[in-house]
Amino acid sequence: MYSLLLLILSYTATLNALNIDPSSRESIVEASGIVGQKMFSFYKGDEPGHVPGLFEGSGSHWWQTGAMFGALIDYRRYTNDTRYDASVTKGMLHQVGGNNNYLPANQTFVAGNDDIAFWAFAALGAAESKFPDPPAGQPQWLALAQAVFNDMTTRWTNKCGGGIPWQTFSFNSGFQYKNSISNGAFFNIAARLARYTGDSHYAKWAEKIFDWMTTVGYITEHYWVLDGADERQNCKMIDDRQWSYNSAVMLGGSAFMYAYTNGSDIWKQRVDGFIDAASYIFVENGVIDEYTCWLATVPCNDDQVTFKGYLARFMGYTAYLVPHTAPQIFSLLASTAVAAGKTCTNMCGFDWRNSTFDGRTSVQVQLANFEVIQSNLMKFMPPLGDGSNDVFVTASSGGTSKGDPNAGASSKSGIPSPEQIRDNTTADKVGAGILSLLTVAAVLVLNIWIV
Ligand SMILES: *[C@@H]1O[C@H](CO)[C@@H](O)[C@H](O)[C@H]1NC(C)=O
Ligand SMILES: *[C@@H]1O[C@H](CO)[C@@H](O)[C@H](O)[C@H]1NC(C)=O
Ligand SMILES: *[C@@H]1O[C@H](CO)[C@@H](O)[C@H](O)[C@H]1NC(C)=O
Ligand SMILES: CC(=O)N[C@H]1CO[C@H](CO)[C@@H](O)[C@@H]1O
Repeated sequence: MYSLLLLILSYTATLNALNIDPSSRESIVEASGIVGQKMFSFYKGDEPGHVPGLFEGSGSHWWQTGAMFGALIDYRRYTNDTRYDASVTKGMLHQVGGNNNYLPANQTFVAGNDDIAFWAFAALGAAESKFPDPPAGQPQWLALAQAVFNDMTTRWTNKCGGGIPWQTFSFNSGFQYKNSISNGAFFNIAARLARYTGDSHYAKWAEKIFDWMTTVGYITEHYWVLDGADERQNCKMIDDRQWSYNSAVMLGGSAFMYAYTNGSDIWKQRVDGFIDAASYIFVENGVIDEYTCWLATVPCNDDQVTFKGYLARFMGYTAYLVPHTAPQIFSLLASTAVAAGKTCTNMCGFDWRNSTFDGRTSVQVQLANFEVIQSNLMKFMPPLGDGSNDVFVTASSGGTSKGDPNAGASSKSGIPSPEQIRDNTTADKVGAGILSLLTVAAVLVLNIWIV
């Protein structure tokens, strides 16, 4: 009898949607806990014989684990729940690479600037939220983000008047594509380093990247963020599709610049511009939606289904750092979380426009759901101005992460050139492995060009 009851209970628990009450912190914490657990159940990096910091299986890419760790660091920031601390630290440190700059040799053929940036976002989140510092002698969160930043500055070229390429290495396809996610993420990292350290060097880079993206036409006068262009046509033929993560990183970076400048008019205007544009483009009936997914003839891939999660993440950050935006943002995040919750059965779905599960069960889809649900927790955090209680501390308000302004491969001598890395990596591997990696890279490029 008892076990029958249990059976019925678990049956209903798997079939019922998650009914989220966005006005209740308890309800959101509970839903975040459930969906976070579903997401994390895909991760094998803690188990013997598996690599820390990697997802496995088709559709999984290196950057997505960096994105997940960023989300788990936010989960701790919002709840103080420490259950993922050890896994996050282990995975984050395993993937730093030989130069402590998130360019591990295994990922030589896939690590674009955008991919690396998602690991830097996680490292920045750790520094800003006082996530436990790694033991002395290990790479530190702030220094890791500075390493990524420094390396990116060395990838800036004059083609198209500026900007960094999508790829880090010239032998990878996509090296001639200068895109908004790579440059926008670079901008976001620069803005956050400016606010955390107070060093105007980072702020000057943030301004420079922003100005270039505007001049080249990737950011339009209406604050739409277009995907990017090929430098061989001098960045004139812009792929004008819009993806929510491009708006997300621009919005988030602008919010940090607003905070860094103590609320300047120009950054207020930009924050407002990106929110209004994103609310127009990526929202349907009050629910965040990756509309570009419905324009294509093939379903969005496992990268693209995560994008709207980062829009929610950076909207949550913005509502905190730029308080006048809070009512508009929290209202949107609330209605979206309610809609997302309705798609959850055993797993949560991707299409939040309908209150039904659409059958997409990947870890990436769970990540998007986790981000949008937990971003609602920001509204319960103590307000900005609480010093060491701030959601985003700085070096002068309680941050403890140790930095290294000279971190990264770029400033060290004896660091192999990209070509040497390629040759070494090639020598280490059998041809078949390389071929499959190149195929992955080619497929990625195809996905970008032909959705
Ligand atoms: C987390 O713990 C810190 C330190 O005890 C406390 O100041 C903060 O208010 C807590 N945050 C949440 C969201 O419970
Ligand atoms: C690189 O790949 C090897 C072989 O699979 C693995 O043992 C190692 O942990 C990987 N390193 C990273 C940083 O992923
Ligand atoms: C912001 O205000 C603080 C405190 O008054 C000041 O120290 C800092 O220089 C200001 N920052 C900027 C970029 O103006
Ligand atoms: C499966 C399903 O019902 N999909 C619908 C979800 O909602 C959108 C618009 O709101 C429809 O276009 C889909 O057909």
